[in-house]
Formats: sequence, C-alpha cells, structure tokens
Amino acid sequence: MFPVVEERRDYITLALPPLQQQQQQQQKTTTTTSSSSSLLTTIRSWRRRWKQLPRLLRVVLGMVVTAAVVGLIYLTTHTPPSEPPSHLNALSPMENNLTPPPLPPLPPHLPGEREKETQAEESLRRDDHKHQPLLSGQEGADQIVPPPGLPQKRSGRQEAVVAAMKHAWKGYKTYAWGHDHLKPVSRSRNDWLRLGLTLVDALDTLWIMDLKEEFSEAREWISTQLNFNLNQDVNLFETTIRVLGGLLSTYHLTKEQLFLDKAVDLGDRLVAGFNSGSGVPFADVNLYSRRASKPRWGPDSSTSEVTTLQLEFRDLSRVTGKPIYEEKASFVSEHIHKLPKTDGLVPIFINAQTGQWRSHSTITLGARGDSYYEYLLKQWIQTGRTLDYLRDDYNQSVTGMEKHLASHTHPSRLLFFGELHGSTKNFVNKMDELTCYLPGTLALGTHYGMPKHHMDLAQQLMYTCVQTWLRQPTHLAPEITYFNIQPSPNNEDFYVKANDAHYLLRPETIESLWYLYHLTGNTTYQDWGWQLFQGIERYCRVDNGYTSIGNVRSATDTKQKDKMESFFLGETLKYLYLLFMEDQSAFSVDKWVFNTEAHPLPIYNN
Ligand code: DMJ
Repeated sequence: MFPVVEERRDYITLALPPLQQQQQQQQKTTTTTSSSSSLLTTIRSWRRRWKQLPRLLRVVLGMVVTAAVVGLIYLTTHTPPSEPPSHLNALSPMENNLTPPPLPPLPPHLPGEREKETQAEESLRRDDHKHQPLLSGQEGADQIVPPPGLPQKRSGRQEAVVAAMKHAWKGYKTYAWGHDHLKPVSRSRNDWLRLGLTLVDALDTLWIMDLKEEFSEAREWISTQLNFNLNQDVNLFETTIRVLGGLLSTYHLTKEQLFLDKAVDLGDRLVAGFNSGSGVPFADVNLYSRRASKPRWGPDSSTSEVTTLQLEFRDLSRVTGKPIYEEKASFVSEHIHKLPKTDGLVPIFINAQTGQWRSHSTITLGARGDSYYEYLLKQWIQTGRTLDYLRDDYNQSVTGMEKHLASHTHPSRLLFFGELHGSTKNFVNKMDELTCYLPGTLALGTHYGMPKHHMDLAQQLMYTCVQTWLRQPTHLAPEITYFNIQPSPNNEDFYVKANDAHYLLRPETIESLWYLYHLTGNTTYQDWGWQLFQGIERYCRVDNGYTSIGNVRSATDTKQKDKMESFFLGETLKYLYLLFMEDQSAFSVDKWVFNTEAHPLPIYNN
C-alpha cells in the first residue's frame, strides 16, 4: 500500500452535547413566547381601530383589497418567459432550461441488466466462446453490412445535434477549409499536422448523420487535395487515432476504395514510427522521410500513445491482407504485457530505445495513461475475444484501480480515481476530465462478461463525472478537478484551480453516457447528456463555430480560447447523436468497436 498525501476519513459526526442542546432549546422557547404575545396585542389594537371606521368605508376598503389581490395573482401567473439566446430558439422551452432538475440517483442495477450480464458470462465460459463470425479474417471488410436503417428518422434532440454539426462545419468550411483547426472567433485557422485534421476526423460523423452534401464536399477534398507526401513530423498516436482511424472507419461505412487507398498510403508511412531499438514506437514520424524520432519535449514516449495504435493497425492488416501493420503494433502490446506493473497499473512514460518504463513517472488514468486501459479491453473485443492476456491485463488493472486509485469525496461520497505521483507514488486527489472515458469502458467490459461490480464502479464514476460539469455555472467540466476527501471549509466535494478551469470541447463524459445508455436503456443518461449539450450550446457556440473556453467557473467571463478541436466533430457531436438515437441497434457494441477517437471499426472473430 502506498502512503497517501491526505488522510482518508469517510464520516465526521457533528453531535451537540446534551446540556448545550437544552440551553439552546430554552432560549428558543423564551424568545417564541415573548414575540407571540406582542403580536396578539398588535392584532387586537388594529381590530379596535377597524371597528371605529364608518361601515360604508369598511365595505369600500374591503373591495379595493380584494381587487388588488386578484390582480396580483393574474399578473404572476401570466408573465411571458424571458427570451432565450437566439441560437437556442429552435429548442423547446423545456429543452432550453439550463437549470438541471434534481437528478434521481441511478439504481445500482437496472431491470434486465443482471440477466444480460449472466448471459454474457455464460457465453464466456463456454468452450466455443469466440464471437460468432461477425467478420472472418481478411475477407471481412467485404462482408460488412452498413448499419441497418441509416438514415433513420431523427429524434428532436438529434436534430439539435445535427444543427450544431452543420454550424461547426459551415464555420470550418468558410474560414479553415483543408486546414487542421478552425479558429472561430478570429475567423482564421491553425495547422498542426497539416492533414486537414478536422475534415478527416469529421468524415464518419457526417456520414452517420446523413449530411450528404457536406460529406460529398469532404470526399472531394480527400480525393483531390489530401496529400501525405509531406516533409512534416507528425505525432504517431494523434495521426493514427484521428486520421488513419477516420479513413478506415469511413471505408467500412461507405465501402469506397478511395478511403482505403488513403489509409494504406498513410499506414505505410506511419509504420516507420515503430523502427526503434525495442519495437516500442517513437512519438513522432516524418511522413516524407519516414524517419521516427523522440518528441522535442523529452526522451520518452507516452504509455497511452504507444499502446493506442493497435486497433487501427490491426484493422489495416485485416482489410489489406498485409500482416506487417498488425505485427508491429501487436508486438508493443505483447512487450508491455511482460513488463512489471503495480497491480496492473502502468507508469505514463516508456523509453522507445530500451523498451523500459521511466519508473518514477506518474500512474494515472488520465493524460498519458488513459487509453492504455481502454485498448486492453477493446483489442480483446476486436479480436473476437481470442487474445486472453489482454483481458487478464485489463481485469488486473481494474483491481489495481480499486486498490490504489479509488477514493470518495467528503461530504457526498462521490467516487473518483486519483493518481500516484513520482518515485514515492504518493496518492494525489486529482482527476482529469480525460478519465471520464472510464465509465464507458467499464460498462463495455461488463457487457462482455467482466465482474459485475465493474458496472457499479461505472455508474458511480459516471455520476461523479456528470457532477463535475453540472456543478459549474456553465455546466461545462474543467480539464482537472481536485476532490476533497476530508471536510473542507466550504463543505464542497471538489474544487478547481484557475489554471485547470478550461474546457476544450472534450467528449469523454458524453462518450461514457452513450455506453451506459446503450447498455442499460436508462434514459437518465440521455437527460444528463442533454444538459451537458446545452452548456456547450450556451457557452461555446459562437457566430462561426464552437470555441474552447478558458474558464468554466464563470458564466459571464468564460475567456474564449478561439479554437475548435477536431475531436469536437469527430467525437463529441457523434456521441451526442448516438446518445439521442432511438434505435440503438445501428451501432451495436456487438458489431463495432469504437477507437479512442470514436471511429467505429468492425469486430473480427480472431
Ligand atoms: C481524443 O483525441 C481521444 O479521445 C484521446 O484518446 C484523448 N482525448 C482526446 C479528446 O479529449
């Protein structure tokens, strides 16, 4: 067990000593008696004066008072509501209300859920527990049937999300076409990878939302302008999850060879990133020279980055029949499987030349650690549940999370997962918004037969994540939240430091809401998602798109950051759309596995 920075105390009982209680009671009684006797005297004197007035005057006064009361009642019940901001006009008054109704706590288990878990566990125990041929090996891509029933009739909430997507797209098209990111406030653009990042990340969202015109103009740009022959260092992880993942998923959805050709061209360049002393990839790769290098900021690669390439590279191998991509990426997972861990938990840095941990680095489920855990489970699912070491590592890591990172707040006992810092591995009571992908992953795991109590963890953490949004005046979550595990002066569960108060249009909480709704059918998750979406609409929407903000702690001073991240279109709006979809069968988690950037890829049977 590691030492903790803050002592964990669950309950403090505030009981007054009996004597003090009695004294207070007596004081209360004396005060009440004297104030009620003076009230009686006043009433009697007014009654005397009233009776001394002439009878006619008393009748007239009575009528005037009655008319005033009736008028007051009419006015208070017939005042029209104040105007909502113009961009919310399309929504109904009920939907425009930003004040959250009290949210019912979710039952630990919902109807039907236990049966589902039992069925999944039983199917896992069977000898032939492999997934039935959703796809078989390399010929798989041709067998994928697009999600049934698309386009579907949209719900009202989906229409609102589609309107948001159109607004974001219009701003991007007008001011940043073909560039990585839109700067909606200054009506300009920003380049990072020089790959038309927003356009590629948004492709499958446009297709899923059936935005034909927008999809076809994006397709045209991919066909005529997207060029990977660039003398440009790109981050291997970001380019893989956003661009390679986006192209592959669009290929699977549309069956258009164009997207696969582009994915292969990119994959052939990115695969050079694995050329290191250990096979663990470097952080960066030059797309033209195909030379890999360590990041400018330090000697090591991030653990989450080197372990979050495998779904995409494996898929590329399966659809092309070229094993090289999968071999390179799978080797990294196998290598990391053999490295020492803290009850399944891993440090956030690894050296690409030696293949060893930077052992004094932090353990966290947030930045640089997060998707390592996510891809353990998702790779196992992608391969038809055949690579059991991944499932075992995943299960062990959840045990480690519970043992070393789980804690509860004071006073509301909200579950959160903290971090272990430095070589001493001291517990620190902070959690990134990024960690809010975890409820979704835990829920997905229980659907595939992981221990039932993982679902309890998922539901509890989901509630905490939603609270980090709804307890801010903007209804938007900060990048980092600190949790009080002892009583604090203001008796609040958590607080936010000024430097951590930004919201970057991130999707993780919404992503988890989709998984929990998809797997339980509990519409409270949809209602929560709707409230978060309204925070985005009210505080991030600007004339020419959506902007990240620097301060979620103030509804009047949000400090717009003038940047629309590509994942807002690739992930946030896609998960909102899926969350509000009435027929959840189109993107069933039995058929699709979503990469960490929300790009759906098919599940294979091996
Ligand atoms: C996305 O690029 C991916 O979800 C990644 O795994 C980490 N987070 C960002 C969005 O917040």
